[in-house]
Amino acid sequence: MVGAGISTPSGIPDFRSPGSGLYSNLQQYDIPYPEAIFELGFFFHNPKPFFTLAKELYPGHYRPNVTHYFLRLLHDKELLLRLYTQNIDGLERASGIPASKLVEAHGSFVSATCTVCRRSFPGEDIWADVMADKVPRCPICTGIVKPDIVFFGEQLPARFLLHTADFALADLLLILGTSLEVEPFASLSEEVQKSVPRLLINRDLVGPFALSPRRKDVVQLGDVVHGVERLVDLLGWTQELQDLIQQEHGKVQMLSSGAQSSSTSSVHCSLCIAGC
Ligand code: CNA
Repeated sequence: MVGAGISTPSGIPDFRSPGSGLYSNLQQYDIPYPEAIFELGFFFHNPKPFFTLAKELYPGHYRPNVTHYFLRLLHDKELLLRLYTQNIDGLERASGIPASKLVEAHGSFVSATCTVCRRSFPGEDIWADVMADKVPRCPICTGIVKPDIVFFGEQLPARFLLHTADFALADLLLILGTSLEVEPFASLSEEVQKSVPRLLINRDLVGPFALSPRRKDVVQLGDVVHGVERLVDLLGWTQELQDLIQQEHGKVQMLSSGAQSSSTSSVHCSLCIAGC
């Protein structure tokens, strides 16, 4: 289970970290209160703030970091049963984890739906409008086309129901970079059997780890990249992870050197985080 905290090392602010989180820095979005950005009522009144955030988070702007590649390595080793993410930044896919292994519980930008006639569109169809600060409109009925991000009160994607089978099968639950404050996602952490160890790697002690810890719970507090690197070291996978990151970087470099745009200036390095 992962949340916004695994993507802060890629340069994407989370919601709740004091000072750096989106909730502390919402002046640029011109919204009355933080949650408004994901409320349908406010969206129909003024969709621009959401699309300003969407433009920022659209795939391609940011790059996966060590944490995403660690999860990819778990997949490569056939140890990843499923990755449940609350993130909408698409960095799990960007790290090479196949969609079949993902439950993007709060949606993604991969697809979009007309809010009036409910036609579905591939996310890339509205990309140009979003990048040009235009509210995308349905070519058929002119309704606003909204990326398939789950707003407050909206149903979670049908794939979320996979949790009813997955959590009973798990023999280890990793919980990385989340405040465990958003339901129903947060309660998934209670669905593994009592005998199953749960490992939290996060800056703060959150959810059941603070309120009702279990005997087999393990907590590594602090920066998620540091915590993951420590775990990877204990597993003896450090070289393998570095090789994977180098290999994926090579692919991105080949793509960006072939591309005509100058967008590489906003690419973030997953090795040094800043841009080595
Ligand atoms: P949150 O409520 O903002 O909590 C983030 C948690 O991660 C907090 O406990 C932080 O202390 C912790 N954290 C942040 N950075 C680090 C770090 N470097 N190392 C260790 N811990 C860190 O975010 P949640 O995901 O729990 O909340 C769910 C919301 C946030 C979902 O609806 C998301 O859609 C939404 N969100 C997603 C993104 C994204 O896609 N990257 C960004 C911002 C918000």
